[in-house]
Amino acid sequence: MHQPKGISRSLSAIGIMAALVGGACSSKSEVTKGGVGTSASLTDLMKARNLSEADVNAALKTYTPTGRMDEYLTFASGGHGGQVIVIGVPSMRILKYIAVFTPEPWQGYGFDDQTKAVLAGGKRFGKDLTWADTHHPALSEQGGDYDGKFLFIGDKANARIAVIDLSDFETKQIVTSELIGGDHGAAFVTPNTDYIVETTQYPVPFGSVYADPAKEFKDKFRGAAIFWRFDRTKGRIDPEASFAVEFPPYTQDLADAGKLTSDGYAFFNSINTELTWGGNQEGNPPMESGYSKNDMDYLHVVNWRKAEELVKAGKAETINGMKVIRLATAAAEGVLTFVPESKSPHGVDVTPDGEDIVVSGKLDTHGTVFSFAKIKAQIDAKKFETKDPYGVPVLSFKDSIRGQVELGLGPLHTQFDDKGNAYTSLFLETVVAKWSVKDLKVIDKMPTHYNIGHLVAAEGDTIHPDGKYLIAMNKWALDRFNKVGPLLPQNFQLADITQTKMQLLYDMPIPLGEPHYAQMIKVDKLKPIDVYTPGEDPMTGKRSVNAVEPNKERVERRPDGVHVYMTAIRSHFTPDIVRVKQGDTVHWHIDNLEQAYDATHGFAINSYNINISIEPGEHSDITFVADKAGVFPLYCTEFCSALHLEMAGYFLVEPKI
Ligand code: K7E
Ligand code: CUA
Repeated sequence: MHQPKGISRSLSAIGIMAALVGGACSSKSEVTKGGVGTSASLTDLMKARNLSEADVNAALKTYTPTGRMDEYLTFASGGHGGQVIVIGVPSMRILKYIAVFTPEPWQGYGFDDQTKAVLAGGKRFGKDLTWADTHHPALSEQGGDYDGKFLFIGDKANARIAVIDLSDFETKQIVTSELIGGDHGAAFVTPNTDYIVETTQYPVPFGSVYADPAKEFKDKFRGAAIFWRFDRTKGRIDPEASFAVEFPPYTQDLADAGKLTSDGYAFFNSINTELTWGGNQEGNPPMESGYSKNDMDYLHVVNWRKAEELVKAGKAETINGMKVIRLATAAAEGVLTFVPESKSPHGVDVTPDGEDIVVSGKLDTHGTVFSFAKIKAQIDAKKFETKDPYGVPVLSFKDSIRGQVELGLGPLHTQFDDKGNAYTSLFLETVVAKWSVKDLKVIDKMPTHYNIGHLVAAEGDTIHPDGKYLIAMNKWALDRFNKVGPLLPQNFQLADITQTKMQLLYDMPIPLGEPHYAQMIKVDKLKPIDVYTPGEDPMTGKRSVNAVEPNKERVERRPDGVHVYMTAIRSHFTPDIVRVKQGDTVHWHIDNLEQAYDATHGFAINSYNINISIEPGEHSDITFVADKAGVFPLYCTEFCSALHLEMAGYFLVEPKI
């Protein structure tokens, strides 16, 4: 693996070029022909492409020659696409879209029985959902560090959480709770991935039952934090062992889990202590001004270990299939405490040492640094300033903070490096502000293009951030790319953060959906498989009972329908003619017999909307009713071999008489 070490050195572009060209180019190279004239020809190149020394310096830090690999992988939300984008860093090459919440044809996701079942896990009130508003991916952690095993991501619109197994980069599970009507503080993991946290944004009455907010907002509408229990050995969320903590309808926003000293706690912002619910044609102010009336909102501090104990002690109530610690219990038992925070904040981020909690003001120019030790001391001493209307104890703001840092306009989210620095995105000022966590002083600002939302630093949410690289995830692209009509891509901007001053390296358009957040992991932590073991069902990780062995291909008629046992290997399907009768239920079992890396076959049947991807060793099942009589070509959809076009056959449906 190539590890670019050079980025910490500040060499002039020409210096680097001379070093590289002098040391690396063979006599075949055009540029070395001139000998000492080398830099002249590179200078010509720079002139021709109108590149400055700074441009070339940036290029050399990202350019990744053919065959070289990246040092980090970034897992970014695919926004409305409901997918996850895997991006190499520093090259910023897109390596994969992982299908998560929405059907995805290339991966055959949502077409075979296995992945249909995964998607069905995310149905709400029996309804199929074919889009998602993916926001926050979270890598699994052990001891507060990414372990490279799993990835989770939340769907804000539909309150869903997905589990992706990083052994094959495939989505294995989607869960949803009809308790809540959407989420935003999701997904965030506790330091050993015991729980995946999902918090509501817009409150609804539990179960989305009808109530009129004009009369019942305060009494019936509720927020909640769901703590989804993760079973690491099974690689799945266990809904039975999960629980929720009821919140007032304060419109909770982002969340983060405590770590090290603050392990066992989780922190949630809220933006609506005003209890605004809309009604701008019913005599109320527009939502956004209603939301911003009070000077303070509440940082929710949840003692989730305590909550876990209460659930075990039977102090939770089951609502919509979820064990819920009711608000009164949470307040009385010390599970939920409030700390005033500047109004309408957005990001809440726990520092790598777990000692401080950084809350960004959005409408405030400050980042507020809360001290966990100070918060905990007040909770332990039951030193409360007041109670909110729901009986939740409220601490003193002044006694809970370590200080505030004057950041600039519109602070949103914060990441950390290995040198004690924090990086906060400033949406309105459209910069990244680098500041010292210890001194609460801004060190540098880097303009972004434009209107940065989240930002992600290498291993930036762990107890051991790497520094090195940061990606600004910008909402607006404006003049950065060629025009493509009124809908523009988002702009990911890569920066080198090894020096005191941040250096912008590269712009990458993201034309899929609006990604919100991403996490960046060192590649040596990831150990994905190359092929499945023969007959493996990727959802169980085991050999399927329907796995098809070579020479045992067959078509069997049984009481439940026709079972087709088919194999695929370069360059044929066996059997290549399949005959059924109109009205038959067809159970198609298909195995890719290949064990060669990258020897994927596709399988498609015309007109029946059947299209799957079968990776080497993979077993797949498809169930459908052959209701349309006729002749339907079937063929392989991956250009797998020189005789790929010949990898075909017919599905024959004999008409009913
Ligand atoms: Cu877009 Cu994290 Cu959903 Cu901020 S959130 S930008
Ligand atoms: Cu198999 Cu193309």
